[in-house]
Amino acid sequence: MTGTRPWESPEITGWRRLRRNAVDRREGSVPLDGDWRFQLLPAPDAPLGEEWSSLVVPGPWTMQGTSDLPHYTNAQMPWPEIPPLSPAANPTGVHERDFDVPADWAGRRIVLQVGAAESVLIAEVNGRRIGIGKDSHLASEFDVTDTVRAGGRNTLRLTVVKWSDASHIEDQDQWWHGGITRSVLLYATDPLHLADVHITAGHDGSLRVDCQVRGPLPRGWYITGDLDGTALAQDTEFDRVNREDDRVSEFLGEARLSARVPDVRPWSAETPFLYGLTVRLHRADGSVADTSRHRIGFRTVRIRGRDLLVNGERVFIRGVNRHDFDPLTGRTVTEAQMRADLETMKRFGFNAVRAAHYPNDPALLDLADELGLYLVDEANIESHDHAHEIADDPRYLPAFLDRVSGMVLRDKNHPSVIIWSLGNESDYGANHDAAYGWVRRHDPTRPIQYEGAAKTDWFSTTVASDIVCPMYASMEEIVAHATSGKQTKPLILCEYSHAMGNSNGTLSDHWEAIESTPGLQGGFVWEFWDHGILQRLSDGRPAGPGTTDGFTAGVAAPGYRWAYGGDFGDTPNDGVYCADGLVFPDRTPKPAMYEHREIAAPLRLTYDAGLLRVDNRQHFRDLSWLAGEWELSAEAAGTRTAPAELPHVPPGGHADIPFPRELLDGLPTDHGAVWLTLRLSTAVDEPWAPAGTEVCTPQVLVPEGRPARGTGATPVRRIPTSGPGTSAGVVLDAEGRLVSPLLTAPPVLSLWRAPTDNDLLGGVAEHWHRLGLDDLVREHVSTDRHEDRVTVRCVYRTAGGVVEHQQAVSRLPDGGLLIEETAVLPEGVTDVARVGTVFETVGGPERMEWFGQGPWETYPDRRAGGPVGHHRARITELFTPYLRPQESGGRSGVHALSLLSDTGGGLSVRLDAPRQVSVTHHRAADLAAAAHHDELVPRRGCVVHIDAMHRGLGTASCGPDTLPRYRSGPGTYHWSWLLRAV
Ligand code: IPT
Repeated sequence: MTGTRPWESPEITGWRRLRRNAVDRREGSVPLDGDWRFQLLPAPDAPLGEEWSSLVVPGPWTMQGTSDLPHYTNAQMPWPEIPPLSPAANPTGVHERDFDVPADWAGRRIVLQVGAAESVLIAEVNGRRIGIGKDSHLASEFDVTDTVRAGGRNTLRLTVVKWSDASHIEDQDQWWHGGITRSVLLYATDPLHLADVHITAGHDGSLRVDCQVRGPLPRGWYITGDLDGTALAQDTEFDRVNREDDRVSEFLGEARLSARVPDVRPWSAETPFLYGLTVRLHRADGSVADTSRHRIGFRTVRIRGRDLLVNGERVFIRGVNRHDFDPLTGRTVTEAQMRADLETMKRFGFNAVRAAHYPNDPALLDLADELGLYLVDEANIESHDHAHEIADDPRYLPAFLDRVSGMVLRDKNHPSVIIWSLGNESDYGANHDAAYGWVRRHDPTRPIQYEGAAKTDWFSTTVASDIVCPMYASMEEIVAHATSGKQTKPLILCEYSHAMGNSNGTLSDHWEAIESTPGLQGGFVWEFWDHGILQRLSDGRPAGPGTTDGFTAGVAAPGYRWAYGGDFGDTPNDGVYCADGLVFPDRTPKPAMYEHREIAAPLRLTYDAGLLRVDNRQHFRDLSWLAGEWELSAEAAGTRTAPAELPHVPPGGHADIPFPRELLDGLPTDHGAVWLTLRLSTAVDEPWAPAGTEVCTPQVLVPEGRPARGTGATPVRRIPTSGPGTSAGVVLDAEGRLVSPLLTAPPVLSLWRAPTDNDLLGGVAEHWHRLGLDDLVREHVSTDRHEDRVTVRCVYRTAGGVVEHQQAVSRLPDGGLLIEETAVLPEGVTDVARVGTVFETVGGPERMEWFGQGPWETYPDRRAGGPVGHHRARITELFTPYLRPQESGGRSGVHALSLLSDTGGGLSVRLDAPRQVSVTHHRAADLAAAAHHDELVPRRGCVVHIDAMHRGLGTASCGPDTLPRYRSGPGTYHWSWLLRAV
């Protein structure tokens, strides 16, 4: 090793590092986490200084007040050096601590385990170099038996070099950090110990356990196993070799145990049944030399034709991509945090996680086994910026093999892992083929996927991917593939529905296509986390571990902000592209989570010809874990509830159930349409949620008591017009704008919204800007007063032609105002953000009550998760604080709303048809001008938008834009609304 620079040698994947295996050594180990001595050097070969500071291990130094700060890039590398080179300025952290080795470990084999370090780890004990490790997301283990003093004091030094040849294959879309990010520990074993245990357990109850001891077993030593106390059989067939007096176990140190478990309860994401398996290595006298404990699940994964089967069933993959992330600690996450992540996913209907883009902490796999989530386990390989050259570069071949095999060797016994992934965004080359070959032989029980291999030819049967797993393919493309008659493999999107800012439009359209098209099986939303790092405004530093006053409910507290690329002076950077998750940096769910929850509902409710039908959409479970309550809502008649009895419905089955007529009793005969919701919650404690947790709220529309399906739009209704002789009293200013004591800014036409990330990156925001929609100038044309109404005409000149707008205002006998509007968009004004009215109220209203979709934010192409009903919220809660301020706070299908002050009084608006509405304290222009929330100054009054048309959200920041049916442009729009003081 002397003379080499391991940080610029891709051929070196480790030195004296032990082989990865599936024997869990956490129990009985000595933890070495805590405060360590620390020095940050400017380069790996810079001399050590005199001064030590202290640092918490595990935890990257980039989050702990050092001069080296987080840096965000997506595909591009943060520096120009080409593979395998790294920059001369290369922050290097020297971590040091003393530790004691228990005296009774004398004579045992002692191993140091470093959970993860990025990107090159150099370990020394008592001044002697003991090993080198690479792969920032797998543990490195070193045998230190001959280096440590048992019963005495020892010194451990871990030097971590930040940039290396390995950085070029760790070019994932996330913050760059440096340091030790997972726990460090020490454990001891018998010199002769279990080197590995490989478990294969099928849903038919078959169990095979292959055990390895490093080296031959001494005569008389043997291996036993039990499953929850029942002994496993020694596989004598396996143990017989030619020479009668030799057994395989003695010869190779290998043994095979097996069993057939009667009436086994198979493991699945819906039914995560686990069994306890213990393997023991015995000395000749029967005493136990080593033990390996496992929580195992019996399940089978297989591909049949173009279907991926779990336990023989074609399951839908409702997945999400997850990175290791925390706004205070960067990449270091505790088991409790991982549990909270997975519980949140389960509560919102996800059944699968792609470990994007590297193996997670072993604790996450245990949790996925326990809570029930299918995992795509992904190797830590992404060479994005130099993908093409690295994929075939033989210097990187050892790293590909080491990373892929290390993951498989470590994780092979987890039932949750149903698919291996060779990595992400690394083109396709010989290095992938080699890694695929290694996995295929080592674990024939699971499919292997790699997006890059399947990318160019979805029909190929020879490339290194058993699944076609595209990213961001359009619905048309995937449906066309599945209906081509030539599909050869399952199609599961490895990334889709990019959750950047106000996004995830058309998610329900995607799922309608997936569920109705054989050959399509689901996908993984990109992604779970918004990677906003909590930043102190006073000094621009990461707030860091232990900050307790930094945020509430998704919002950074005063004095802080959520930082994204560039906010730490990091250049080059990819800005806010790291904020593309379904949860805020503090794990508060964004509204899109409720959309997903409803799409993934275990039960579907439909109404037809007076009959209600429930479909059990689960693959393995009946409905007995759910408790239901009926809720009936009508605009004029409030909300009524009644307990719901759920029928017994087997997985995949359906049943008709009686309409809860009692909820209609006493309703006025002209009650109009009613919405019937089945609120479902957990009836019993689930591993991921206590009893009583809401699971979904399927809803049907019952129009005027006549049969109907779905929650589609209701017919446009006429707002009662004014009686004769009411025109007097409508006050307009010289420009024909409505003057009212309730309003500080009169109602005018709006065709624009503060661009969402999708609008900006997809290009439509630029289109609006070119048309001039972001800066409309109103030109008053005429005002006509007729008996009962005043009609104002005006025009707006845009680069696409003249937009005409007419408002007719009438005063009703009760003092209310009816505003009837018409807008005509010329041919050149295409694909607008909205067509509607905007006005501002006087200060005062603090809360809104509305009848329409809610309570969460909904948009025309993302409104499956907002049941129609009577909702209420504080105005400040209506606004969703997407990291970069943008259009937010909308509510779809609103029939009527009241803006009320806490002391009483306010105004109400009734609409001619269910409309898209938003009420916030922010003008669109204010939102568009701000880069972070701390720059926004809320207005005192409410900014109210009522839209006859509002463009869908789509996902164009990465992937398809919204569908044509959620866009609109030239033509005539009519809408009207009734404004009253209350
Ligand atoms: C794709 C990446 O795999 C993922 O890590 C993330 O960057 C995502 O896009 C966008 O946020 S790669 C992209 C070039 C399609």
